[in-house]
Amino acid sequence: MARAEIIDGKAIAKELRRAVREEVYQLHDQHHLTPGLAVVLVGDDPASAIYVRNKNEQCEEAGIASFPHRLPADVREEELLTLIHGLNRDYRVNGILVQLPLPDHISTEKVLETIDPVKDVDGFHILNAGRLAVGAAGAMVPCTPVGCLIMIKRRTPDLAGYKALVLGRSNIVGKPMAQLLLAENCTVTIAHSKTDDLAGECRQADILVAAVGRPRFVRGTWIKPGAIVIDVGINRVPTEGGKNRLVGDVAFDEALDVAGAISPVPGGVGPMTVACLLRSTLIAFCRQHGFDDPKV
Ligand code: NAP
Ligand code: LUD
Repeated sequence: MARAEIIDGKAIAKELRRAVREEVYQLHDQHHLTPGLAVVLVGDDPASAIYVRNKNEQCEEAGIASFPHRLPADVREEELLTLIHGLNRDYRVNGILVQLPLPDHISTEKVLETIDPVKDVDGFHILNAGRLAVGAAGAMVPCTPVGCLIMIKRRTPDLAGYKALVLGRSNIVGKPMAQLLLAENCTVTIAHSKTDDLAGECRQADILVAAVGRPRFVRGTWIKPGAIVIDVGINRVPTEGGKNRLVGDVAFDEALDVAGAISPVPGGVGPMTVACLLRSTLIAFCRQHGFDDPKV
């Protein structure tokens, strides 16, 4: 088998950010309005701090105003909810994102349900999850699965009839990913920690999306020759030199010899997630002002 094509998430994300920026500038010329995104970070998890900084910086580069909010790890739930209520009312803020995970004493469910669904650029509010599940118009869709789908469709624009396997069933990645693939007319299987014969299930898949959070979990022998493999996993593993290295949920070197196409980690789904956040902010902005959905 020839070596797999590498799906360059970093490059596709760059194109997407440029397209968002053009649309933002056009809308600004026409209406003299600027989209805004509020990103809330609770606590000082170093990885979350990096992701949030990237989100704010890339917003500004795309002409979107960023409103960063940082709260201490021991903040009362009440105070976070009050902040969200304020952002819901703030007309400059079109998108609200509360970076996860939150400290244990705060109810993630309560926080996500407090965000106004039209400003829910993460698509984690139950109303948006429901809209996605029933195929209703106006759903805000989670950024990571949207990014994965864009990458898959770059390789294969028409997915009808393809067998897709989503490994992982979280509300933020696995379930919405499965919904999107189903909407593209794939035959979708969702696998998880209780799945029997995981390797056998994976081997059937023309499209394999891995979102388990376990380093190099999916082996080369699990992959159907020629399959499209999307690696969502972000795992930090120690190197011999005593530093940390980022690896995905797929044994990339093994997969390269079997898959038809594969997204790398880093440089795959991660940058796409952030680019899709800018896109979602633009969509939310357009909907709030009664403009047509953007063409990006
Ligand atoms: P999560 O909430 O921890 O869910 C993990 C899923 O994997 C669960 O459904 C779990 O099954 C399943 N799983 C765990 N161990 C398994 C095993 N041994 N066999 C089969 N299934 C197993 O994780 P998540 O939030 O979806 O994230 C998954 C990974 O993606 C993480 O590495 C995360 O850092 C990464 N991520 C990346 C991005 C990005 O933008 N690149 C965005 C979000 C997440 P059960 O349900 O049965 O427990
Ligand atoms: N919470 C996310 N928590 C974690 N990787 C991200 C992420 C970019 N509310 C909310 O942004 O969508 C979210 N909404 N998530 N994640 C994970 C998840 C959230 C993860 C990685 C990256 C966003 C990213 O840019 C780079 C890459 O894969 O190339 C590497 C960056 C590095 O750590 O070196």
